[in-house]
Amino acid sequence: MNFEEINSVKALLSKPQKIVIVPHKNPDGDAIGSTLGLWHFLKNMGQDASVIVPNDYPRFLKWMPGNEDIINFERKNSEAKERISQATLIFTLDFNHLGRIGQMQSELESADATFIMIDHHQEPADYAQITYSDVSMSSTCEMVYTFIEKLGGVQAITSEIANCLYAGIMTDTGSFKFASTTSRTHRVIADLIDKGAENTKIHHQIYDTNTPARLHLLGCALKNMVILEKFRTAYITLSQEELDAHEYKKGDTEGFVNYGLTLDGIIFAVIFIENKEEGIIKISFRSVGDFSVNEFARKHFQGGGHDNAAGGKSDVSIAETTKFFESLLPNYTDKLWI
Ligand SMILES: [Mn+2]
Repeated sequence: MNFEEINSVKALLSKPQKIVIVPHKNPDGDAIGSTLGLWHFLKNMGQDASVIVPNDYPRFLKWMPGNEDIINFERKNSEAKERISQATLIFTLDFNHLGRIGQMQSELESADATFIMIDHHQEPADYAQITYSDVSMSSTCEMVYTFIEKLGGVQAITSEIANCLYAGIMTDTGSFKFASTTSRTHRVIADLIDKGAENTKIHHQIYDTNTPARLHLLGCALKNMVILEKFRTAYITLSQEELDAHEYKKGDTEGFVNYGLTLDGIIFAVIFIENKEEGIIKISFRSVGDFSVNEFARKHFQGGGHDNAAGGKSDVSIAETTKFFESLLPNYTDKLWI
């Protein structure tokens, strides 16, 4: 964000606005943390603001302060539509293409508001009047901190804001271990703790509130893991039947894909999850090092994301999808071969 853009944001926020803040569909910790963190900040400034999510999100994110005020577009459709149509300012957080918000896409496209994008994914679209895009950032939450800092508002970061932003940075960095974690990330985290982020409590609420059914589902996923040592690749499949048998709830498979990378020598991990309702296989890709899963997902699986973490989908069965996936690997021997 340059000086001019900061000044235009300051000018916008110096007047009363009707603000809507939107994260991507199937919001994760960074999406919920960043939208709620920004929401508290704007509300404390006296702005009329609301967070509208395209659909539901996992139980382990629902402790965040402000959660009760989030409007779910699927559940409170008319209220959400009204707020979007009346909005003068719309923030889109943790995504950069309006195709990432599902049913809400057409509402936002027809909205008569100024758009501000804050996001750290690659290849941003150009729908926003102000685009704050930085792919070097660990998380959108780190960007919201920086955004607030640029507005001269760091002193206005309350413990509510600190808790929300901490949660998003923690989840998007895999608890501060991914390559995107910088010394700057740790400085931001340190300041958030100083401002009241309850780090131990946040870790517990996100990572240590499993149900027995979820642990059994993890067991099933790990049993299904296929290890292709030759390609330094490991993948997991979960069918709809297996999900149903373990009382699957949204968010239950969060983090499963990363187990492949805990194997010595494995640098590419994938999970294929069947979704009968949507008629697709949802795919998550993770890598360590130079192998870009963003490129891989974009090229072969209608997706994208970051160099080391991306998503995609497939419209054929799990068996056909994994067969196709395995057939691609020999094309990447320069990156994957031992
Ligand atoms: Mn993110």
